[in-house]
Amino acid sequence: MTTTADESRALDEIKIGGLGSSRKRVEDDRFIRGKGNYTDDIVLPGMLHMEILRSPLAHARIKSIDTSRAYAIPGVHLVLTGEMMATRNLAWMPTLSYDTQAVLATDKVRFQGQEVACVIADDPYIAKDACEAIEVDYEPLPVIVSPWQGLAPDAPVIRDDKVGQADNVIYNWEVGDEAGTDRAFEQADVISKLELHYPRSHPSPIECCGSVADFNRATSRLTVYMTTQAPHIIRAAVAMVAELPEQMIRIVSPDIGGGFGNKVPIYPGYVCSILASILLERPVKWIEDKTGNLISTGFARDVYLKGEMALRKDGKILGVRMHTDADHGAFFSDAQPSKFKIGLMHSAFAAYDVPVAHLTARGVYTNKAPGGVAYRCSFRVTEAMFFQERMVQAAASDLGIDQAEFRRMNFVRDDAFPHRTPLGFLTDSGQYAKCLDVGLKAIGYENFREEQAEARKRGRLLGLGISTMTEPLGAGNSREYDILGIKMFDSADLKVHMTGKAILRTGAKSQGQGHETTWAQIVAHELGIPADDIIVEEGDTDTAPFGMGTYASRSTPVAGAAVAMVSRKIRAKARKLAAHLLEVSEEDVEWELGRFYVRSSPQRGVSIQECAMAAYSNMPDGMEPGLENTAYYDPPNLTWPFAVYIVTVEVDPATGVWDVLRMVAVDDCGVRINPMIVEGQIMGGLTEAYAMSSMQFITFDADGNCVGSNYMDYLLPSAWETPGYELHSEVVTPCPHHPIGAKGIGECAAVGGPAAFVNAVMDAVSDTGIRNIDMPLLPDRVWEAITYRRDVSGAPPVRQD
Ligand code: MCN
Ligand code: CUN
Repeated sequence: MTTTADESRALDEIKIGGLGSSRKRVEDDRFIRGKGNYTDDIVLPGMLHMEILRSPLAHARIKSIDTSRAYAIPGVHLVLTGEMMATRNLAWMPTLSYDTQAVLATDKVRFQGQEVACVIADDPYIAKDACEAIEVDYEPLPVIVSPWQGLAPDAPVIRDDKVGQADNVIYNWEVGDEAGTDRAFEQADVISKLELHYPRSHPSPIECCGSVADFNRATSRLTVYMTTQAPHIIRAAVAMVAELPEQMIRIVSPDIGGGFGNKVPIYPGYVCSILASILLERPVKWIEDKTGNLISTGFARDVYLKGEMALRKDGKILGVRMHTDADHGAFFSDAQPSKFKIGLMHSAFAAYDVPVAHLTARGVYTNKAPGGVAYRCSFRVTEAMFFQERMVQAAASDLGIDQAEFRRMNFVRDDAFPHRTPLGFLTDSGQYAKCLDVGLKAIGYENFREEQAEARKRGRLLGLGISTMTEPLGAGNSREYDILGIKMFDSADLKVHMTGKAILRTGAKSQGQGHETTWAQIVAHELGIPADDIIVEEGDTDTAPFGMGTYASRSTPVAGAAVAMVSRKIRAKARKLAAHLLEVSEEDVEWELGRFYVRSSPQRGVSIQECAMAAYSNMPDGMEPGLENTAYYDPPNLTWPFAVYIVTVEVDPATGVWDVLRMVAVDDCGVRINPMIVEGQIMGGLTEAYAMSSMQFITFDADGNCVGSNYMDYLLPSAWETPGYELHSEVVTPCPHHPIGAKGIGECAAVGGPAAFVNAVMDAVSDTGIRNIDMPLLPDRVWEAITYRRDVSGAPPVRQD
């Protein structure tokens, strides 16, 4: 068998674990053997333990807090209250969205589970007991659990702590062309409308949040080990809020047991453990329990969406109007680019050739834990794509046009890039129709439609749902993206040792995505150093170059690009060393994977390892020794992966129970660094999508009690419930501006997946004339919709009497 030059190059690259190699995840060696080093594994001499007392009420005035009984318990070292925090100007902290958030409540509690006091004791059990001994006198206030209640004229003002805040509105924001959209609607043959609620959901990583703060009076250094997805941002925030010199702060993010967005915000527990350590001059550990995590941290979604599409009868989309009311809870603490109040929700309809659109958004305070963090989603893109694909399905059925055909005819065509989306983004590449075709063929679309019609005659309800997604991944560029004024870019630092082995550090931070594996593959691709010879380290602000952290699937688009760029800097220097070793001029030196050679006599060459040794032992005159460099990468644009997800289901009309028959996923994330890791990312995301659409129910009763604060109520699908997935990787549209052509993938399936499941169930019950059932599609909701032929809303308050 003969191989082409390209094939043999690819094979050489696979051998060293380069691009395209499904190299086993190096981090799994320690994870599988239980040898990971998580925050709770950190034990320091003299360490104390902190527990948080949380509010049982959703809205109440604090009349008094009596800590004397807690202090009387042996082993208690300190009880922190809001009043004490206030003396240090730390009762409130800034959020990443220019709002403020209570660290420990002083005046009022504003959601159930809010942090009221902390106890620091010899062990966590004493601390917990002491929390129960704290006496708080609350005066209950009326509770608001939906934007509608919050907007009522007589609604109590939740944020009366804020000067000038006379109501519960946080912002009104808009984007797009209102007048142009109005004109499009005047010309429409058909106007299709849809309203729905995307419920609150929770990232619920297996590891909860926590920190170990260690202030050393002797050196004045503060070291904090903590579960954060963005350690450098935390360092800056601690420096500014706690007014400590930044060089004295070291943030270490050790192994993290899942983040999914939950570990982006700054939580009161982190702040309190830091202050406690400074006050007590001892290490203080805080580890959140599951209920604490589920009721107080990092909620996502909770948006009410209302939209209209202006359509021509032949199926052309003429324009789109969208309005969203976002329930942000008591503190607006979304982590998102500063200038976009509702994140990147305006990425809706980016893949469709929609001439004009207008989006308005209103944010409202309610008596719930801070919401709106992006859970496996580039800042609100999940909501955007869900609504887009639900609207597309409604529009196609209003027009009587086939679901797949309607999408295909409205997609942005492959030759139309770069494409300016109706709400202002610039997309640069994709093969949307091809992905759809691959998916339809895989699911056997035509056959299924026949089968469905046949089954219906016999009273069986089969359904097929399609969803597509494209997501703006990889914030920045720095021109447009910043968080609190800090520009969004990222970094990589590569040190090649004299024996040709290397250490790579980036400003990103893996929570399970496999950076230790994939970054080494990029270096292997660029330098020909085997991936096994490269160690990757992230998360220690003392050693890692500055970076904005990992979220919005930005690591590959930004830090991953920096890894390629720093490798190229190293290669440029190695080329000089090679020329010196080969005694030719640099222009006469050619490069192939791992080796420089003389153009005129290719057999004369030196390996990258020989160049590395020369950098420390035989450099040309005047050359700075060593083979190390750092690259900061500011991407020219976001990356735009695309995906098509197709689900078939069977719904039991007697019970409302539905089962997934098949699920096909076609993901185009450009060049795949590690195909196995990419598939793992997709399967994980699809499983979260399935969970959100079918079973995860976290809501609030009329008193603001969080219903869903444990895994008995808030369900995680196990292997038993999780459907099988059929993944397709044949469509590859390299990103035109990324150094290795990669696009992000980490969130795509969670973003695009939910609409596929919901569309499938809606398709199965389409005979009933129902327009919408809100997620989660619990059997009782589906049953109610079928039986009473009515839409089912899942908006709180939900009574659970
Ligand atoms: N990758 C690849 N080829 C590509 C794109 C990515 O091989 N073309 C690899 C990457 O190198 C990386 C992984 O796939 O190892 C995910 O890459 P990327 O899309 O860049 O996403 P990030 O690394 O920035 O991860 C963040 C993303 C987000 S925002 C959430 S939320 C989420 C997700 O990743 N959280 C996760 N996936 C997760 N997976 C695990 N196990 N745990 C989480 O907390
Ligand atoms: Cu959007 S959740 Mo992820 O960005 O950490």
